[in-house]
Amino acid sequence: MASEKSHTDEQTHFRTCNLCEAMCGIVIKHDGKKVLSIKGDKDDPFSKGYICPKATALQDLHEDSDRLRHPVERTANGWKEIGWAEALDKVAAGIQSVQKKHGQNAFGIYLGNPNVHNLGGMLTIKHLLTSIKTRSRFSATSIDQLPHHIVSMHLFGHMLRIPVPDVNRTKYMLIIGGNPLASNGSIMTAPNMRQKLKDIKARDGKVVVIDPRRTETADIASEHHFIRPATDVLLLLAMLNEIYLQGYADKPHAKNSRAAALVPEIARIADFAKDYSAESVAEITGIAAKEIKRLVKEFCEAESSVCYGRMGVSVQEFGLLSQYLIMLINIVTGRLDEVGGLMFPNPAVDVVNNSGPGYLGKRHSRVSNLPDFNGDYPVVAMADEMLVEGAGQLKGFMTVAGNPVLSTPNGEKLDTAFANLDFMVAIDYFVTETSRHAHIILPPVSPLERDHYDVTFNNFAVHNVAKYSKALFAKQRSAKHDWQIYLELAKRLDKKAVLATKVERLIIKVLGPKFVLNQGLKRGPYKGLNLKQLKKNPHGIDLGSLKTMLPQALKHKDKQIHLNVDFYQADLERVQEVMQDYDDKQILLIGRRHVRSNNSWLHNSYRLVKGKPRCTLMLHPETAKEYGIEDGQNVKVTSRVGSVTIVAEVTDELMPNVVSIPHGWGHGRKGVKQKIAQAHAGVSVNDLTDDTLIDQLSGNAAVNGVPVQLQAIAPEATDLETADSDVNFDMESGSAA
Ligand SMILES: Nc1nc2c(c(=O)[nH]1)N[C@H]1C(S)=C(S)[C@@H](COP(=O)(O)OP(=O)(O)OC[C@H]3O[C@@H](n4cnc5c(=O)[nH]c(N)nc54)[C@H](O)[C@@H]3O)O[C@H]1N2
Ligand SMILES: Nc1nc2c(c(=O)[nH]1)N[C@H]1C(S)=C(S)[C@@H](COP(=O)(O)OP(=O)(O)OC[C@H]3O[C@@H](n4cnc5c(=O)[nH]c(N)nc54)[C@H](O)[C@@H]3O)O[C@H]1N2
Ligand code: SF4
Ligand SMILES: [Mo]
Repeated sequence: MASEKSHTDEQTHFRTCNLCEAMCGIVIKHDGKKVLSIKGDKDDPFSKGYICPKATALQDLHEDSDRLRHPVERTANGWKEIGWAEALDKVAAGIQSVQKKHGQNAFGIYLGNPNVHNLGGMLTIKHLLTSIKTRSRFSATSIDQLPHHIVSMHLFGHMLRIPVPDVNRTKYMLIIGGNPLASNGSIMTAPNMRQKLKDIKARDGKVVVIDPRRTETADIASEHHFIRPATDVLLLLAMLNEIYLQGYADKPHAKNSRAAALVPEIARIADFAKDYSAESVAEITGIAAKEIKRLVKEFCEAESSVCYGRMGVSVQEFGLLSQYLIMLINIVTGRLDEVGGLMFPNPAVDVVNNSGPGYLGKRHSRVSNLPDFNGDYPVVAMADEMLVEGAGQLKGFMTVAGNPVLSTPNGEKLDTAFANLDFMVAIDYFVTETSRHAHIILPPVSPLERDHYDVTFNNFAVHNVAKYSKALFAKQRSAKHDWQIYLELAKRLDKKAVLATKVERLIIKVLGPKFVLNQGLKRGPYKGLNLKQLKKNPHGIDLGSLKTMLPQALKHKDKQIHLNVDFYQADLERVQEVMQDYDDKQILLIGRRHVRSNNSWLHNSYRLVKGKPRCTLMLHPETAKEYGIEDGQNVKVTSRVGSVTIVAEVTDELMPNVVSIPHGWGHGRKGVKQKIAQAHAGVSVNDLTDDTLIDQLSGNAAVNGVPVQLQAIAPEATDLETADSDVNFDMESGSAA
């Protein structure tokens, strides 16, 4: 009887997982109140049944008893639940008080990564920003994809007009500093990259990975080359030079390509890298000259090919120049806007035509004089803006879906800075390393309680699709969506808004963000596509393979590609300077991702953290030997800004003199309220990364290639230091049992 009943109660819900960029279709079995299972949706035309282990964390997050269901206020006696009206009033008053006392820009805001994975958030965040009216804005972009935006803004006329690898059809994929087998792809929305890369090889193609670590992706690639961190710029310069030296830029398919014909400055590229021969960069990069030449030959001779670079090249000292060079390589070899090359997606909601093109350096940060991008200052500038006294000092702050104490450089400094603010508020699910400093935390509903359409990542999808998912569970009446929190604050802060804005806010309040989405779909490039149609197709709609989009994709008025050669050429001087006294013995720190982590969160899901601790220091056996470090031994890692003690994992996955620590750990800080994460705390690599180590051209943080020192900690010292009174310590062997 019982099983029959549960059978009839079982219902099926289809949606898109919003946790990372891959947009996998999932099937959720549930009984109306509880999730029973989460699996891949075989009928999703985009992901075809693929999911990663994180999908099940949607259930864990939904059920997590540490997840806040009500606003909380920090009091002398700990956190106290308060009602929404009181919380919102207090937040508005707190913001206004700071701004009245210290000026409009004395209140700052940081937007974290999950914002762009949130339909309502994406479509309404402007109302929060325009009502706070501060120029002190920061976001995770400047420790991430900022270089992609700047290159696209310069070349194609819009920061979001970013071409992606046509992985489904390419015959040759060169991956530099990306590990899609762990990350599931980035600035390349492409579920099941394992299969996609295998398919490239199966059609007689090739996958080549350039990475200081032999990653999961490198393991299944045709070929992997170690590269010394942050020297990619040299490899790319040499490759560009070789393309010309070997005559490939003059081949008809390259010279007469649709893209090349649109580049007035193309002749200048022939000289751009002339000072960088394969021989001259071989020693520093660690890649032999003959290998560089062969890579170029194979890349150019393949029937189709694409060069793709991600976090490893973006978030280092020459991130912007490197991404520029990657784009140049694709252009001069005739790979841009061609099948199997780098192509422009054509999303159903046209984000490019619904947003500004972006700008760089309209203003500069007060203390570190770093350029803003599209109104955001670099995250590395954030702590100084709070700590350094003077006119314009930040006295109040809001974080929205972000945890910068763990996710941005010199986290300890930011930790101190947040602790000293007059007023802080966080919009977040949890009491995190960051939100624990807030006076009030406003928690939104869980992802399963909201509608979803991926406004952001369809713009980077390797196949055009559209899919709308309704909320699985109705939210509690008293609970609020992120977008409702924004509108409520806007109402309180922006009483003098013009009528049109007030009307717009009222419409969204009543009809919800799905109304805005529907407008976007109707105005989009696919005739007849609207919300009603998407609702009829719960697995999603296939809108076809990527198509050639030039010249209409270009947003410059003259419909040309603007290379801005002078801007980038000037940065070559910096390359010369840094490379002059290059110390190839210096230990350099890089990051890494694991398929069961997601930046600094989801560590409160037991399924995702169980097993062997993952927050380890990876290092090569030779390096370990040199420093007297054994596998499993504690090591003190020190940088200019701080030190952490972490257990060593000796492995030849890494090249010598390079060490790797994953980011997003370090949940042991006092006051965090995430029990499972705290029990699997790890250390924060961003207590080592340096807020002064940046890509000066863009202001992007450089978290890859950070100079560090290593010191083995004697096992005795480790055990004595950490031995609890209840640990049985064996004086003779010097080890704890
Ligand atoms: N050393 C090093 N540092 C890095 C990186 C690296 O590779 N190495 N990677 C960088 C990158 S690429 C990124 S994107 C950043 C990410 O860093 P951040 O953007 O700061 O974000 P997360 O650490 O992911 O923290 C997200 C927070 O948002 C909350 N949250 C999740 N979903 C929602 C939601 O829907 N609404 C609200 N209001 N809150 C939500 C979570 O509880 C969590 O506290 O980290 C960067 N930091
Ligand atoms: N499981 C999981 N998935 C995620 C995330 C997560 O935290 N966990 N985060 C999401 C986010 S916000 C993003 S932005 C994406 C990032 O997506 P990816 O960029 O694919 O992610 P990473 O794994 O950081 O890959 C960067 C690679 O660059 C290498 N690398 C480091 N330094 C250098 C260098 O100097 N040169 C070269 N050539 N390589 C270098 C690293 O070894 C690593 O393999 O992943 C997203 N997906
Ligand atoms: S790959 Fe990304 S989108 Fe797909 S199931 Fe995993 S977390 Fe979700
Ligand atoms: Mo990211």
